[in-house]
Amino acid sequence: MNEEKVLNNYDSSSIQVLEGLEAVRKRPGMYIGTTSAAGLHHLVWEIVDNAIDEALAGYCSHIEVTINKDNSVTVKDDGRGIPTEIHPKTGKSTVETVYTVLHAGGKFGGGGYKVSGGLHGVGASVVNALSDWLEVKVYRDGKVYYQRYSNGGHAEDELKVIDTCDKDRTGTTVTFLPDDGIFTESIVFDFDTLSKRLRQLAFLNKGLRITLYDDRVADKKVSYCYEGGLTEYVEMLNKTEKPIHETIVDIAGKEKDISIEVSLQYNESFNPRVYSFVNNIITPEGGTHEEGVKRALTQVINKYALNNNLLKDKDQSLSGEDVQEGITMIISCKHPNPQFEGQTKTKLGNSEVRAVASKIFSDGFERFLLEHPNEARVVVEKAITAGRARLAAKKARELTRRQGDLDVTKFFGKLSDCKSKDASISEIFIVEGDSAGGSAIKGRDSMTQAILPLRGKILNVEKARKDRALSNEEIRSIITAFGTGIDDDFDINKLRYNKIIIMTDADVDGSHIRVLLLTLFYRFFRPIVEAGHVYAAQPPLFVIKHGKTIKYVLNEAERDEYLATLNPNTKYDVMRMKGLGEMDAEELNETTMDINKRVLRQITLEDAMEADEIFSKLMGDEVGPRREFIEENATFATNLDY
Ligand code: 0R9
Repeated sequence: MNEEKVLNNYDSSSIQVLEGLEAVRKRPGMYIGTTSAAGLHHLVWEIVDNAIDEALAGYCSHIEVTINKDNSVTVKDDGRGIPTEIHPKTGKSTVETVYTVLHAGGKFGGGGYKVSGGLHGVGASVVNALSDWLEVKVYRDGKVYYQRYSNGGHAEDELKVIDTCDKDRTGTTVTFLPDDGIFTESIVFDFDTLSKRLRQLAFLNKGLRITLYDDRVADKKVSYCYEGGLTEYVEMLNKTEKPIHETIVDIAGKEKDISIEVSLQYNESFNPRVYSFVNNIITPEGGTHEEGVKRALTQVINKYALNNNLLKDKDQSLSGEDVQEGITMIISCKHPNPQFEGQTKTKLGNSEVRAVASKIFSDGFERFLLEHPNEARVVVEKAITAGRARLAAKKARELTRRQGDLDVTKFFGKLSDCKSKDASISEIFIVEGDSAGGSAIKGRDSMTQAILPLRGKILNVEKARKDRALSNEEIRSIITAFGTGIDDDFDINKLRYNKIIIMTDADVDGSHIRVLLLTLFYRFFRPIVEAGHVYAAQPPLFVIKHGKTIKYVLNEAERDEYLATLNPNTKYDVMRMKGLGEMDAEELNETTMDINKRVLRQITLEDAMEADEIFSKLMGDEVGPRREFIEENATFATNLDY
């Protein structure tokens, strides 16, 4: 088949019939990842992605999403409308083919139609298969076409013309109700989840308007359209920071069908925030697009600094870390055939992208620095200061290492280590306060469980440069206990514990300490978080006693669920649990530490971006956003449990 033809002109024969929809219903997880809330929302993304593709092709300017009263969802675009003619291979209309044949849509036939697409990117037929019913309307050639599917995606009738419309009116409208027999949690859509991702899609697709309505609530709607695209995204992210220059760097280019867009602005903070995307999907593990841009950033700043005598000689070269201090940067790559790799398949692997991204960014950034000498000066000066701090941090780190070796007695006075030296069965509890620490030491299994009590709050690494962080005693204890080292010395194979468990109270202070620790882990030990070693202990909130039975429950919902299972005549007592520090060793073991009874929540980087936003909102310099966040999140403690 002629590839060009497929790229430029939809060719019905590129649709391949691979499997039946029955396979999707049998093993939904294989197609949408999970049947929990994330999978439910994934259905919307699949349909929205198709509309975004039409926008990327240049035909659609407004996408509307509506959560209907019956919890069905409608997605509407004003593109060309899905083609309606009979498809030569299936003998059905193209619309029906798209909705009933798995992997239809061109992408899996080796064609190049689809550019956007979720991680699973399997399209409209999967949504149909997992819906109670689905209706599609196509406005094309002055006609309104309609078809409805039900009972696992079967067409009730063929595609029919049900009305006429204005010749200029074109587009596709899809409405579906998820099948409640498939989705395990609930089929209720969450407005905020949809709204957040739609806003992100609007940022990533300059000029595209995306509107979300919630018909379950009167007049509830949000509408996003960013003429500035990524520049406005950076501006929004930097609202919680103090930018050090006004003009936001904005670079875009296209080569070999690969398009690269980058926006960036530096702020006063010390931490980099770099978010990269491929075909509108976030790539938390980075990849070749990110590597190319970062490499060019380092080269261009070094070259500029040398040429302008800001750096005296090459020996003082600025590192990647130096030039990224305080940067907020969004990288968006659009690629017709992306290959993903890495642990969570979110790392771009295409090697040709590195050079393309590097070249496009280099050219654009060099020009920016030449045309904006004031901006160039503050940016380079910040990187030079960061370089000096890096050398100071190195000295502090060497000190930590020496102390780790020499001052063992002092350090191990704090850490009650476990007897086992086998990391695969060992765990460390980082405990809030000395008194909870004391109970934990008595209540633990000393063979496998180590306890590190924290006195007071640890330093906020979001606000401090590394050299200061490394002179903080609590942080030093943590680094020494983990055994991995940090920065260039970091080696995950030296991690002394398989599980790192944060044990704090379920109150505001507890969640503050948890966020401080997560910030530290996020900044200093990211691979440990990525590898799934970090957990939060979940002490129960209530204890229910009836007869001789004692039942601990985590929250109100579990309490109510349990009480509903009791015989109505049963007499019971419900008590709110005390804080960790007030529990005795036995209680603490029973409720929070015993591996057979406790509940742990694994901390992941799945939503690194949101976590990072929370970190800087709560930890950054600006008081406004922090107050706003706390006010918006009355259930503060639970909101930080991602
Ligand atoms: C509401 C959600 N929108 C969609 O699902 C949607 C799919 C789609 C589309 C085309 C246009 N708009 C769309 N909206 C389209 C049209 C044409 C060529 N390619 C794509 C054309 O008019 O020539 N399609 C997505 C897949 C297909 N169409 C196809 F496989 F049927 F071609």
